[in-house]
Amino acid sequence: MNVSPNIVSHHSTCPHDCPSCCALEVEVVDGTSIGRVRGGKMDYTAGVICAKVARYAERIHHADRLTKPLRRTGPKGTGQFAEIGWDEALDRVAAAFQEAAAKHGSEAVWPYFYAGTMGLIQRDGINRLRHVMRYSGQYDTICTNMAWNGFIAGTGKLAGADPREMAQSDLVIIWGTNAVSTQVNVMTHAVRARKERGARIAVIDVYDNDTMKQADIALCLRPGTDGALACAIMHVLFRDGHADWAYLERYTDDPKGLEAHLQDKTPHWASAITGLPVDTIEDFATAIGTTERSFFRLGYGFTRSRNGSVAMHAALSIPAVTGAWRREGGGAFHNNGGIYNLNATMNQALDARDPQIRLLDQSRIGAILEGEAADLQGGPPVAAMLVQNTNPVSVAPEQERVKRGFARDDLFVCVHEQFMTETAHMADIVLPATMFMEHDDIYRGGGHQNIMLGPKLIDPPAGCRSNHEVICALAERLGAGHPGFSMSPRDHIDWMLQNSGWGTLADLEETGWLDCQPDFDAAHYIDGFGWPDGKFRFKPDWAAFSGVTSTPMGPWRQMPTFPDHWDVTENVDDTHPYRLVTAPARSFLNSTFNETGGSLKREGRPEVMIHPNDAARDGIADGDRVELFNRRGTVRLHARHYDGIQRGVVIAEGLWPNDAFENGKGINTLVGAEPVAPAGGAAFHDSHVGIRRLEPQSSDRG
Ligand SMILES: Nc1nc2c(c(=O)[nH]1)N[C@H]1C(S)=C(S)[C@@H](COP(=O)(O)OP(=O)(O)OC[C@H]3O[C@@H](n4cnc5c(=O)[nH]c(N)nc54)[C@H](O)[C@@H]3O)O[C@H]1N2
Ligand SMILES: Nc1nc2c(c(=O)[nH]1)N[C@H]1C(S)=C(S)[C@@H](COP(=O)(O)OP(=O)(O)OC[C@H]3O[C@@H](n4cnc5c(=O)[nH]c(N)nc54)[C@H](O)[C@@H]3O)O[C@H]1N2
Ligand code: SF4
Ligand SMILES: [Mo]
Repeated sequence: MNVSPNIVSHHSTCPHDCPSCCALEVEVVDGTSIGRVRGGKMDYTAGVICAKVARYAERIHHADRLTKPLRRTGPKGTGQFAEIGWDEALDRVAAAFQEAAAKHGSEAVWPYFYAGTMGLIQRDGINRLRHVMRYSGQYDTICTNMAWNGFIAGTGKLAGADPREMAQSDLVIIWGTNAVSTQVNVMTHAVRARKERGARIAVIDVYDNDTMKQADIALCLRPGTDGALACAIMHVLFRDGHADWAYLERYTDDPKGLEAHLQDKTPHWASAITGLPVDTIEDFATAIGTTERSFFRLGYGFTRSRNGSVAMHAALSIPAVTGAWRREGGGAFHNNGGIYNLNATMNQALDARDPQIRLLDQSRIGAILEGEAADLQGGPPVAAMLVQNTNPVSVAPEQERVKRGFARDDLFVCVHEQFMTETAHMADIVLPATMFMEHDDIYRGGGHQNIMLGPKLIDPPAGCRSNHEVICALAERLGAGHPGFSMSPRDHIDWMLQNSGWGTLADLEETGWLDCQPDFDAAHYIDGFGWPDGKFRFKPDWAAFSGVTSTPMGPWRQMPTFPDHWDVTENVDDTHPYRLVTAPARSFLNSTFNETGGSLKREGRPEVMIHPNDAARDGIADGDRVELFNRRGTVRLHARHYDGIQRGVVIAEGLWPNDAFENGKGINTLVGAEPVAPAGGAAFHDSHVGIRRLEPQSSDRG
């Protein structure tokens, strides 16, 4: 290997919105550039990272990176901008916020952000400005709501068996997550179990994706029917004597009620709903019932339907029936958000937060910007925004409404970004942002159990500033007073660690990560589940999850008492005979990496996968130019025949740039923004669509 002596490898952490939160080893070539990126030694990462981050030099040193503040000079969305200085840019943003607040009250300003970086300081510091300035709150619903609430509904806590224990399992059930693409390290540990113990890997998904291709047991069901599958599995477990009654009586709320409820939820019943053969369901249930160490690795994908929380809770109920929680390598895991208890008071100025201030639903951004009264909850219109770490004009549902909202002439928007995204394109002021190796931050693993450090390794391109710098500079101009504005990111990290009982920054710098795994009895709920009576709830108190905002969050009053198939999905009809799933692309991460050459090359072009028999019926040849439509809009892309899906289901992978589609209409044009019960969220994989063939275009790539 030809390694020049001035290349030094440094520890870092991947900042992207991915449960793996990988430890990285980054080659730093000189003060401003990087070489290769490899997986770090932290045991969950185990040296393995995804290809898109391994080629990070391609993104961080990309020619299209924003490096100068810009001011809009033409009509909104025409892309006419002129370079301006940082001081002028920040002055203009502060003035616009003051003007909006003077005219309509402080709630007319809506800072909007998400997890483009998962660093707690750079990501969440925007809330410090929000709370001190009494700007509108953001209710985070775009990603985790249905999954987390469904999990907590059962266990009472967002935590589970140590994710490394997958390697100790005899049956790893990967449910509704395309782990090979979206969190590669799940496969590291699952495959270890197969190699070392002869474990089987089961995958439950709606198409034969890269993860299912590695499965020993594959269940390819209809979208939104996981609750039915889970019920039939539990029916068989009770029927065949695989229910652990000693466990059930000690650890669960109403096992007899559940057994009675499942009486008619037979594999035949579930077969008609899921489209899975009866034998497949029977065999899988038997495998679960006869394997003490069965590990349920529950993902997000199967919760992105209108019945998503019910589906998560139903799947989670299975190990409570078998008592698999009692075994090492058994039980369930979704996310470790509940183990860290990091004190965010200083970073987010939680001490300044007024609970009376309205919370606006992140996923309803289209309706909110269009001024829908129910969404504004009696408050003023949104007149000014700062957007960091997210690209709503691409990623949010009801894209046509989002675009109309951002096009409003009476809305001021500042977007702080690394690239000229679809959202930045609609802005009045664009600010250039640093990338993770150019600033300090702290992270916590969703899919593992570590607090991680990501120190500044190189200088940013001249002109780029971090989120923290922008927030503090705006605070100064707006007269926002809080001690957090005069602290550096390193001060914040140190404060957070010390005030959470996790040591100091100096301690974390020594190792690069801190293992926070609770002991076996706590992680497996041997001491009792997270509810006051210590019992797992087969009968969740769904009402307790509703009411976060004053707007209703889906038909939560009709949620089933016990695990069930809750038929509230956007079902097919004569005009819309297909159910569309907008699954992730392996080489993109949400809308990130859809600007890098390596990722674009691997993904090809926007396509929709359709079963060959459906395609034949509708006269659609492989590669044809087609149009997907529903009442929300129309999207044009190319068809690909694929027999690894059930009939009546179509899959479109990836958040492609909107302008990779004809007319600039991205896939979220088709996705609805109705809140999902019980507490809101976006049903990205739950849209009905029709499909029609279009004449080929001369510009068609083959
Ligand atoms: N159709 C469909 N839509 C979906 C989904 C789906 O499955 N299907 N998934 C949904 C989910 S789960 C999520 S979480 C959302 C995510 O949607 P987004 O939050 O928009 O996703 P990202 O692409 O992770 O990040 C957005 C932006 O953050 C910027 N960024 C990264 N780091 C920094 C930084 O340090 N500072 C600043 N200022 N900017 C930074 C990146 O350049 C990027 O443009 O998308 C949702 N949309
Ligand atoms: N490469 C890559 N990695 C990513 C992302 C990305 O866009 N690309 N996004 C990141 C983000 S923000 C998140 S939140 C995570 C999410 O990661 P995951 O937990 O994997 O969730 P999803 O990406 O929504 O979807 C995963 C799978 O769910 C399947 N699915 C859809 N509907 C159903 C259903 O009804 N039942 C079942 N059983 N399966 C269904 C889809 O076909 C897909 O294969 O991944 C992160 N990692
Ligand atoms: S797998 Fe996820 S956390 Fe790991 S390097 Fe890739 S994007 Fe980052
Ligand atoms: Mo997400």
